[in-house]
Amino acid sequence: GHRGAVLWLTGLPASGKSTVAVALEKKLFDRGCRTYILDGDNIRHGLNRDLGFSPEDRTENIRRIGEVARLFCDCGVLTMVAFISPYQSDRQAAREAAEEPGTFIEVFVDCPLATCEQRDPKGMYRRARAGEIQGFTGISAPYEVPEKPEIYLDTGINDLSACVDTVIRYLEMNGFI
Ligand code: GGZ
Repeated sequence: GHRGAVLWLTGLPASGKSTVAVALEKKLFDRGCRTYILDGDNIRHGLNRDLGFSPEDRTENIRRIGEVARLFCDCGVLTMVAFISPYQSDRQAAREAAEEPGTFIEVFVDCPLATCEQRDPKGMYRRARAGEIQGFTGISAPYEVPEKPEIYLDTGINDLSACVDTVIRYLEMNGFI
């Protein structure tokens, strides 16, 4: 069996949040864990489709996601959250919303901006540099680096399986799985 948790992945666009979440989910599924991924596809296109990327909308985006993640966590699901979540205060609020102490696990998915920009899987950085997207995180909008994340991953240096193993080890060591 396993306990519920919120694995809160935060990082720049194209830092690898979703990639880590999907690979992690596969590994947890293979071990019989119940998991769920909250990401742009199922949240920004549904519950939060009224929100854009202004600072206020990002804060509201993260607030709602924090509440949803807490519900999943309360059902005993290992819940992975993959959003930029650029503001420290918003992540702190999500941590407090999670309520049960220790169940909120902040995972800083770090990667140099230059590497994220090279990856640019959807051409978003290129469009931001060209001035076609205003207020793009890392280019023309801030990303506040986590000060004390529970888990630190560097996807610029480490490959995917090493990053996933780091998270798995944390979950094992802390009795989640
Ligand atoms: C950042 C933006 C922006 C702006 C659209 N800034 O590669 P993507 O395209 O699919 O991933 C990015 C996604 C980020 O949404 P989040 O909900 O994670 O952001 S936040 O936590 O800050 O609310 C990107 C796309 O949305 N996108 N405009 N201006 N990312």
